[in-house]
Amino acid sequence: MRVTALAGEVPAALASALAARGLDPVRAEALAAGGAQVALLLEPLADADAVPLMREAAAAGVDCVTGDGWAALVGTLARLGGLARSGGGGPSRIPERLSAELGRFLSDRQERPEAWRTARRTIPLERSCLVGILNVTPDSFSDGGAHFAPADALAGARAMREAGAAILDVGGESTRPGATAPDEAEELRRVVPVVRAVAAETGLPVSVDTRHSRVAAAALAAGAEIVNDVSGLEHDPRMAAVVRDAGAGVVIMHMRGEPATMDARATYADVAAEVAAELAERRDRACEAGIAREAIVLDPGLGFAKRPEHNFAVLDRLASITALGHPVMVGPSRKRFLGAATGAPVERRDAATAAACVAARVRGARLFRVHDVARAREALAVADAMLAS
Ligand code: HH2
Repeated sequence: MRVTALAGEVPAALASALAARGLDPVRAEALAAGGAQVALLLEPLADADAVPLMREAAAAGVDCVTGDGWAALVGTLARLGGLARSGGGGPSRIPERLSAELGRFLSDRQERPEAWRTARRTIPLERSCLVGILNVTPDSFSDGGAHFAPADALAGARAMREAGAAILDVGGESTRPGATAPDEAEELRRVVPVVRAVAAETGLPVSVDTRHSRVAAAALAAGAEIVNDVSGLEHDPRMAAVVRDAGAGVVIMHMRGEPATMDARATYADVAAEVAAELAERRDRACEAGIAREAIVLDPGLGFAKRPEHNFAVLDRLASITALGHPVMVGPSRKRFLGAATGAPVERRDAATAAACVAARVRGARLFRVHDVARAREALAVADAMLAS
């Protein structure tokens, strides 16, 4: 007899091993998916809920550890599903609201969003989706000034389309740490003509990178179909309604505070869990405002209110965010944390950017906001081929 390890973190490894040995492929996949181990944190947890939770978890075959105001559960998806179904009040059961929340989490986690709905189309996401950065700013940290003149912006857009960009992200405000914001009239003047020309000339979906609802509304009217808001719809109270009314796609990104002050807010006890929880709250507010679930992409906001070690931890634990059931975008391009790892200055960080994109792809990201589209695309083609296997 020979013992062979199956790649435990890849459910496809078990499914294909079983199918290769004659098990019905559908059954093999269901078995593999149900057998995947999942670890969950429940907090805050009321003291009164801890005892029934531990008892029911033990009965369901789920490991449970509790502490002051929290519980961690570790088990297969199938067993966690059984635990979620054990709610309903009786003396030995877990409280209804706990089982409902656990059930909602498990069903979101099952979502495998393969597409993104925007105001004008549905963008497929089975493969990596490259988002080319077009900063129409004089002061962006790596490409400031390069596309400031509208003709340069259009030439840059065409080149990125040739290189394989599937979306172009036009921004008129640098959000680098400590940047000062342009006034709204200036942002409108920078962004709107470029959005109009790029949307018309390239035919690609255009997103507008702005925190301001008036800029978003004007860009959407000029042909943009996605709003990329680095404040996660927090900065401008009218933003959610603008997105909803246009039926636009939206990127809800994680940040704390404002670009000018965010570095001081980079304090976390458990960065991946905190970023995921804060994103989930913003996602819930967006849905309550009437934005469709299929329109929402989540982004951990690499470099925003995060020190280098926070960015690496978030990348490694991206599963905390993909589990929320939305496509995930990352924007590592040329950022400081890559310089911290490689020692490379900002103008030589495109290889590190491609490596970070591949790491994020393996951890479940689908959209990659980059300056050097060709290089990231080549690296991601390898990751896509591996994941498609
Ligand atoms: N990063 C920047 C700007 N917008 N949007 C999303 N969704 N994700 C990001 O990580 C992200 C973003 C900052 O990078 P950049 O546009 O290159 O620089 P600047 O803000 O200086 O224009």
